[in-house]
Amino acid sequence: DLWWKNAVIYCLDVQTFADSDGDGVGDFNGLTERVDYLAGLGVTCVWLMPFYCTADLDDGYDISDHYAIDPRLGTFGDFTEFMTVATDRGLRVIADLVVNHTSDQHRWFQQARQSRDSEFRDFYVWQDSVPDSGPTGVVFPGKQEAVWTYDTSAGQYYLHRFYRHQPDLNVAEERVRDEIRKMIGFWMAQGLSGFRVDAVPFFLETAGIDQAMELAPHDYLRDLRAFVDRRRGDAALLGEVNLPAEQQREFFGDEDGDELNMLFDFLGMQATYLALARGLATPVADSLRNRPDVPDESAFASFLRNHDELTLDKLTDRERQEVFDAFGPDPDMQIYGRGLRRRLPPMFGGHPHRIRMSFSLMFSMPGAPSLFYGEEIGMGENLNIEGRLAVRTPMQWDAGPVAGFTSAPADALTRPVPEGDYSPDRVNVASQRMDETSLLNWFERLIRLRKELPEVGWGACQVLDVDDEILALRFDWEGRRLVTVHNFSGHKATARFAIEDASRLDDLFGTAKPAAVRKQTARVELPAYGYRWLRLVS
Ligand code: TEU
Repeated sequence: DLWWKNAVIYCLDVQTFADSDGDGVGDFNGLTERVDYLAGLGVTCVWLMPFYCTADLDDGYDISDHYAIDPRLGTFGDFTEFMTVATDRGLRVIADLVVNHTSDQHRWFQQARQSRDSEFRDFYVWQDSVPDSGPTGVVFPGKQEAVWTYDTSAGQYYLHRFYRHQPDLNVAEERVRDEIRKMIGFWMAQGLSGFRVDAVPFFLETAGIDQAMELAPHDYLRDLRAFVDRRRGDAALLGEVNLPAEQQREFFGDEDGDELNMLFDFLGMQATYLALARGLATPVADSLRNRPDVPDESAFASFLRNHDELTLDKLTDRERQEVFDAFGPDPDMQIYGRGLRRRLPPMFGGHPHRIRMSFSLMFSMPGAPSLFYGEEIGMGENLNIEGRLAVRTPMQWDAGPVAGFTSAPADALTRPVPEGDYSPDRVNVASQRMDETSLLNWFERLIRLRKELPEVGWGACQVLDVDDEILALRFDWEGRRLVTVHNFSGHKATARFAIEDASRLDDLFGTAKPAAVRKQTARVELPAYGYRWLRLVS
């Protein structure tokens, strides 16, 4: 019942997935019509990006009403229809929980800024002058000037770790914590299986807040998790925690894992790009060895891309430059001095083996894989779109000029589809359905395989000793024994590694003959960017 240990997560934004009413904006009815596509692909959990009422200056991450659905996306009834169909098809649904801040249009902030006597004043973080202690460093360099902004009608500065239109909530205020609990309870009552918790370290941070917090921030996270478990025993919290390895562990909680059920593996993701840029597996092997121990019932979520920039903030400057040089040399592809606003296939020049190897690798990382919509067909970005939004273009369903996303004309789209090699006529679901060798059909098989191999989520994972170009992982769980092998280099390579308890290795994801084990050594031949999933046979 610990479904998140082996979930296949699929992140999408209702706004860009499918438009049913021809206004150029995706909606819940459009999504509902595509639930069978998702179920057929085999994903097990849909992560919905924010669909709440919003001022829409940060693509929905600036919520103005947590209890209402953005009217462009549909009604509450439409949402419930979607939940009903998704549940019927066996899909779990989680949604973004954005509680570090609200939109400045939220009625709490609007009232708070009117007067110091407002009952909502303490919902936010105010100071008469910018304090010396307190958070420093903006999240969006170049787009955000400060973390404190003076509000003339409030007559004070308010804290905002993100854009100035996203005032931070005051986590030290008990009424704020109560409101957050209520929101969680409300959305779980609508059928959600949990949340992707936005910006967790920022949300828990108390620097800059004068008000004393009666409980430690991690006790608060523990309290939230206990609340979630009380309301719905099978719900999970998947946190966005992009921190160094030594700080990650704390967010899982105590030995039994009583805080976040899952953490995104930001470090493994960054190491993967460095490894791919170098053609050497060592950064990934090192990152796996440095991973904190995960409590039995918790898990990492692996990913290669998400809706934000591909952040490389945890690499050294030289390492980051290596990745920039390899995958995003044009300054227009880079953002905030730390990341790339690209999708994976164009970064790899569309190289089909490299693309498949990367996703095979991601699916073989200990933990649960998380996909970003369109990855299953190899969508590219549109750099003509501003900032991070370049990767958030409409889902490409068919070869038409609007990608089958809408019945509206192309100029009604809020975000234009990519042109050139990644335009809908080159990359779309309809044509890949017809082609047995397509990426889409390959993904279906990869997902089926991954679901049949729970040892990847549950098992003990060992990094085997092989040449630097190759990553070989062994998983052991309840008598099941699996080895995955990935070649990071653009030439043939042979993986030789010790196997003492098998006579051969059977290929589970391909047509290769079984690999022989002789003198307790396995020998696996790999083409350039080759990958193998191998079952140990005695
Ligand atoms: O992102 C928060 C966040 O911490 C990242 O932007 C981080 O700064 C980046 O990965 C570099 O480490 C979340 C959402 O994912 C993003 O879309 C929102 O804009 C942001 O919160 C504000 O809600």
